[in-house]
Amino acid sequence: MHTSRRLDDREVTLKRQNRIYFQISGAGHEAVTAAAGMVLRPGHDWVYPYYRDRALCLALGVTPYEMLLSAVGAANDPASGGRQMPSHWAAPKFNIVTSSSPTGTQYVQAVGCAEASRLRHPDSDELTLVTGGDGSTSEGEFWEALNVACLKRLSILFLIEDNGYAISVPLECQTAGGNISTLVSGFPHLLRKEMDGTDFLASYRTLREAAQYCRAGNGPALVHARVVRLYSHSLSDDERMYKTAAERAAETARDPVLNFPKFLVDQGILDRHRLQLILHDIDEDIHQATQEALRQEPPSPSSALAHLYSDRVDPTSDEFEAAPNFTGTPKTMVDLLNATLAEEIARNPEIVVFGEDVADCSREENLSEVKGKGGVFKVTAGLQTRFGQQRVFNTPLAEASIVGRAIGMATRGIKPVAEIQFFDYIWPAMMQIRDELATIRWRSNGGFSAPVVLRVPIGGYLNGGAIYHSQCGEVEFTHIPGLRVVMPSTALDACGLLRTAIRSDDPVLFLEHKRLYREPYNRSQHPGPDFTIPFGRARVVKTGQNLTIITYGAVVQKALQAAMQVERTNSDASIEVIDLRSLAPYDWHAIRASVEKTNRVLVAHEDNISFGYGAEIAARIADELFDKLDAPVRRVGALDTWVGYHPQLENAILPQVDDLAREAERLLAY
Ligand SMILES: Cc1ncc(C[n+]2csc(CCOP(=O)(O)OP(=O)(O)O)c2C)c(N)n1
Ligand SMILES: [Mg+2]
Repeated sequence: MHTSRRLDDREVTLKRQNRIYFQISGAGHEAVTAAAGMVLRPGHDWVYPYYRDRALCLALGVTPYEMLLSAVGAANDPASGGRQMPSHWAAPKFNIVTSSSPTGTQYVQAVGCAEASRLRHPDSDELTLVTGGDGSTSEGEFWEALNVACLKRLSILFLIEDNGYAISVPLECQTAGGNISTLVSGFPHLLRKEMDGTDFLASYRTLREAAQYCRAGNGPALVHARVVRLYSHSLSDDERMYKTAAERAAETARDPVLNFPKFLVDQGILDRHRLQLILHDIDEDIHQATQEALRQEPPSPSSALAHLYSDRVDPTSDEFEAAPNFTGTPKTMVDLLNATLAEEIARNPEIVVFGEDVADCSREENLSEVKGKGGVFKVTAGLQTRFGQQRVFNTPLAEASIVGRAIGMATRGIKPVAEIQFFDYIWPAMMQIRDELATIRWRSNGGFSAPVVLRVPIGGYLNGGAIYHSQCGEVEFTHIPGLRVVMPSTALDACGLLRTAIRSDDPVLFLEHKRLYREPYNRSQHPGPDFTIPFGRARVVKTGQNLTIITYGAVVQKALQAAMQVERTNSDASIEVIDLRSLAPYDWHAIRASVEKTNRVLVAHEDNISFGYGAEIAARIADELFDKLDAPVRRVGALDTWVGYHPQLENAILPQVDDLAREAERLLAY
């Protein structure tokens, strides 16, 4: 506790001297967090901490020197290599999973971690601890996590460090009724304990009991620790703007770092002299560690892109180039996706498949009477029946927790292939995807990873889909570093790219175009159980000499039709059509080769035109291939609006064959 406080104080001084760049303290939280660290078994249990947990991490084995390396942002900072703010804890050797800044994202990931414990070590008593502040319990992810933890009776301990404030917002404006313990009282199997988190002994006793409850398999526990925040929220805040002097004095009176040693001395457990020696030694250690940390090298500018992606498996490499070995009759995209999933689940025991409605029938006993659902598009049909509910299961209707749980599982070595039912409903999970899934490897400097596959049906041309069942928006994700994005247009590509996604070591957003699921024209025979396609390799759908159409998804077939239509009426026209297949990374080599040959290019996609995927491709062509062009780079995309319900409206909004043909003719005539 004392070490924790002295480190905070040292960092405060260093920040004021401009020798570090940020400080956020655990002052006032030390008693309960130190107790939590002492209840856990380092390297056996799993921990999802938040920024006030310095004493917890010290108790688990992180050293003051390592913490100071984070503060100075050194290249050899073991938590993040100087990439994250200090107090964003991570220590692979102690199972302290990399923590981020968004409040509350950790809860659903911790649930996934606890699920992984059950899957990987069903007989172990390992425990997952997740901590957060009172403010973070207002986030939806907190409630999604509690729901799943109680549904599955997971071995997970929620420690809520309630300091009465979220920056300047007091508890009575944050939590209905002012007490989170009362609010969660309806959750079944949840052990609830409320106590004074500035009292070390009370904290230790309570946490030990809660941990035992979880370890014994009774279900989750929530410990609500009332603590004080003795310093401002961070050094960027001044709490005197919103806390009165009397309030601050009352908080100081509860300071565990003063009260606990006093208690030990008063009880005769520790004599004053011995206490002084301990405090002196701690100060001396911190002084030495500070001098050493300040001497360390900062991260080199050339390291900025390291650990964005796996350095173990490269899904763009020739290793994933496999020749098909065709058998059977031609199958639709849905059929081949389903077959690929089944083959991969059978091949790799770490794979789990989950999402809304993906199972055949959660009430397994009914399967003797009913056929089973297996996904709203039937991509997962039959998988639960074949592999059981351990491997293939339904989740609550809660997208953030679907992705968050997948992240927690993947961190533990499980291979989740999760489904978001419609692209239009991916947004509750956006924080988990953008700020967590895509960042985990980079922000932990390679210490942790989350190679999740997220399958997402996308797109329109459905007639009747309207705004909430037909949107595209892939560009929102191709803009995210650390994430791979693919979007096949044929059954064969879907099979090969899904297998690559599953066998890769990076997070992959796998976009399945709904309109293409059951088209007759894009069917394929089964290419064999090891057929893979590398990411970042386009497919030349049709060769041509004087115009290139670059596209993907449902527009591939429309571009092909437009090309043939134009060539029929214009004997000089010879149009090449390229299906990118993989959007991030994309095949620049293929684009360049084609544009160098044809000197004219049209970029086409189903998504809105403005700020769209095509804008990036067009800009790069204009930049790098300007001297090869005989005409401006043109784009075709949807109108800048939503997809409408009535077919006449939808047809007007989404790009059609005639739009492509018209633009192709204009370019050829330029
Ligand atoms: C999703 C999100 N919204 C807002 C913020 C900015 N923010 C950082 S900490 C914080 C308050 C958190 O309060 P609480 O959970 O009570 O933790 P405490 O800081 O009091 O320990 C806020 C609003 C954030 N980091 N993440
Ligand atoms: Mg708080």
